[in-house]
Amino acid sequence: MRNPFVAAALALPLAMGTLALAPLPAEAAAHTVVIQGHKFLPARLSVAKGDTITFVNKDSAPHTATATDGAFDTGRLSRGKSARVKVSAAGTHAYICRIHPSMKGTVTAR
Ligand SMILES: [Cu+2]
Repeated sequence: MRNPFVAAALALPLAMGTLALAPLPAEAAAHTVVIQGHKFLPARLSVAKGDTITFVNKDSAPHTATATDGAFDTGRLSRGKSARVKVSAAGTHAYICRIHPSMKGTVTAR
């Protein structure tokens, strides 16, 4: 004869284990890149496909974050402005500021 208490005690960790192993629903993460001192901080960012990145310009000069492969483009951001982009394509996306092309960054999406 099975003891219902023991059965429940065994079932609970089993259920919790099942929950822990179940794949999480795909939820896009939100990342932030600060533009300051004519630099992208961080200059290298790893994200998952579908994540968003908010670029915040803390410089007095205007900047853009423009992927050279066309994956994303914030457009011109004046001082204090920000723009959120979505990274839809997997791969390594190099980006620059169109106004100051020596400013470089990389987003790698898995
Ligand atoms: Cu710039």
